[in-house]
Amino acid sequence: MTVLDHRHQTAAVPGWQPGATGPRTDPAPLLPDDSPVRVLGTPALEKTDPALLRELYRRLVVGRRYNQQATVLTKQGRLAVYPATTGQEACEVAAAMALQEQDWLFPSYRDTLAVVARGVDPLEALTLLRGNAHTGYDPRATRTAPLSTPLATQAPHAVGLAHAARLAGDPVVALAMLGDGGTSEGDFHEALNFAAVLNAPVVFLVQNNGYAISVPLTQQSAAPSLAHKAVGYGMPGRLVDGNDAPAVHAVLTEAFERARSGGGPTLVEALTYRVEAHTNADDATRYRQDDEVAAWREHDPILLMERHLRPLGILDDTLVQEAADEAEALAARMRAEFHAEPELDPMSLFAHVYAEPTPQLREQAAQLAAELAAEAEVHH
Ligand SMILES: Cc1ncc(C[n+]2csc(CCOP(=O)(O)OP(=O)(O)O)c2C)c(N)n1
Repeated sequence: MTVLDHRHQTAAVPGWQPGATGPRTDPAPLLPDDSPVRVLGTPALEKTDPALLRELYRRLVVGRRYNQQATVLTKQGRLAVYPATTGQEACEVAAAMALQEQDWLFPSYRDTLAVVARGVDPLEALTLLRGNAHTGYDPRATRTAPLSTPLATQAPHAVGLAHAARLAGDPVVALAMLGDGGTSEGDFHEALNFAAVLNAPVVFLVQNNGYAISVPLTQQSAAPSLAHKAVGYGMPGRLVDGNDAPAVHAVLTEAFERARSGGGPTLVEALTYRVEAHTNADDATRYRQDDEVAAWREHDPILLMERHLRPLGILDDTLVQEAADEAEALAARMRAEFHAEPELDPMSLFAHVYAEPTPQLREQAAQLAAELAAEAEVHH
């Protein structure tokens, strides 16, 4: 069967006539754009609100510094792990900024910057990655779900929330953020299928950063683009330059508007690149070449903004300095907070798990206590 052949459809389909072979929905408008939307360097940029462009720039610069400082904190043992979005800041910042206050964000583990752009305190957003027992922030306060470590599990959650909001008559849109590797998960399929069938006000943003740890996109998917996957579910697919912050903002704003007005879900693929390793626990030189990284550094989201906003007079030395100062102040706050943190008690790992600890947990607790005591003896 092709997408054009719906002979098996029943009369439940509006407008369907027995024997009709036409498509239920014309697939043409569902197909991704031929070329990724470009706003930077085109007349469209001049039509974008300068205040929005400046805010995007400021957040990109502060976000870049946040990524650098968090990575350094992993090397100092202050954070257990940090999946940096260096090079991907445009997606992170623009996506969160395109949401409205009443909307919900469902992030993956890499999307700390988007969580911060939603209004979560930048230090609190890192609580989970410190190895602390708590998630950190209150999801309800900023309508931001916890960072999801299992791939794509946040996508069906986003659909469920969006569908429930629609049933309740609330003008709420949900945004699920995923990586290219996440599109191979069953949860991704189920989420997109449900979203389209229920016409849920949800948008899926796939940051295609080229790799799922060491697996390149060519070994991840044979689809012409990840945005093409939308067609099979019956929703529009959009392909956007993910390093072009105003373009990401424009495409998502359009998708959110469609969802909010009852037009259903959209799948957006943003082409970007993970400039750093997968996390501090990964050595990216083992599976990719330096010249590939160098080429993407030339297409850096902050560089793009500087190149295009300077000639328009939207970006000047004052804003550059203000953004740099704000970034340094945040980095200093992160260092002060994370270095001052008192040592956590490893034994607290076993607290609040069960009202009555299981024999296995009691055994493990005793083992850990013995190891800690032995270690304390060595250091004495
Ligand atoms: C369900 C599940 N399977 C496997 C993993 C292990 N894992 C962690 S990150 C990752 C790669 C994900 O790549 P991608 O979705 O492209 O996101 P990126 O890390 O590039 O942002 C994998 C396989 C996981 N976290 N969850």
